[in-house]
Amino acid sequence: MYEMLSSLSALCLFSVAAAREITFPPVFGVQVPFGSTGEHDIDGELDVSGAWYSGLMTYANLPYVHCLASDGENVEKYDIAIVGAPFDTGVTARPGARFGPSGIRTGARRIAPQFSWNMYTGRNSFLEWAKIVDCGDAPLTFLDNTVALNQLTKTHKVISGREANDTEYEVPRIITLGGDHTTTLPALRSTYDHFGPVSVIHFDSHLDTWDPEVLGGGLSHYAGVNHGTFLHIAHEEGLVLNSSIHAGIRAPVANKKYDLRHDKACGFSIIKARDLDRKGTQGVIERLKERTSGTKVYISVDIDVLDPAYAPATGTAEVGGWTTRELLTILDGLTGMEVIGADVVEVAPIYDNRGETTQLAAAEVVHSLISLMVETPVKGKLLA
Ligand SMILES: [Mn+2]
Repeated sequence: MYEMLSSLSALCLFSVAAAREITFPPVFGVQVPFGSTGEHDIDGELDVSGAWYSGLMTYANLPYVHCLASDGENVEKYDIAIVGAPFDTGVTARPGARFGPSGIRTGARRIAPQFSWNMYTGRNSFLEWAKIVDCGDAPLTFLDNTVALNQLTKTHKVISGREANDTEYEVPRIITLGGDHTTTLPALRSTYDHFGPVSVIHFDSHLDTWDPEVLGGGLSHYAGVNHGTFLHIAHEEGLVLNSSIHAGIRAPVANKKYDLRHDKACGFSIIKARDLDRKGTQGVIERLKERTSGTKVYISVDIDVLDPAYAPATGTAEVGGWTTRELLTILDGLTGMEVIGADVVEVAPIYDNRGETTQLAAAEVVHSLISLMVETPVKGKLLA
């Protein structure tokens, strides 16, 4: 490498002798200050304390904390926790979302806390009051859905049950990297303990309030708990307020009237995908704010809300969806909302393209969700 460099610089000096001098640094690439300590060692020593793309992969190069450590162990405090939910045995179409957490982290490799000043807001959510960490993935069995969802519920309870780093806002909030959409149910079971019932803003191409009798085939109770029925179950368990709303809906329903009536009974109203053409992003933002006004909010983003052109890597893709820019504009417009939890689900990296289109989109959606949480801190009930 050094040989190649010196011959290169010799070549440059020969061919453009009149040009300004180019001094090649002795080492490059691994030495960028961004993402490391940002300090140049005054003694000229190499700084290998950290850099982008080095170390084990966390979301946005955030610090890893063993949030699930057993009782008595000393766990670093945090305010916002990222946790992966590698679960995809509740799907009705293409599987693969169990690798969603690692896929979203892959998409977030380019994001670094020190290099994240937002072009639109002028803020850097990573460097404000909240300590944001990546807890890794929940340990979930792939052999029994009931057990796996209980494991995930417990994971949420442990992570949100620790005292936050900030002394005023004592309950840490969680952003889950799915996993199929069933993983939202354990999250809502846990947020209920700290914040009570909440409005769900549900970005999706599908309703996901299906009656388990309709979307479980009536096979068994077990079959009825899946990625298309979890919002019905959340409603049944009293976790969801009647001020909830879907956004980006366009997939067909199973029957002429029942599904839509049932959806309404579960507490949801609907913004259809094509409503955006008429209302614009600002109109959608206003509708979401109006619907959930005065309540605490959980934001769930099924990546299939995006058009498959922007997010091919998902199990139940539906054409005619929103663009990544439209979704990000809408999310970033939800400022002032008390977001008590959030997730990005149904990212199935196996169907992504070489440019990692879906994973990049999902990573940036998570970034927007973090920004909303930082922008509006929320007080919750700390459990004993
Ligand atoms: Mn969904």
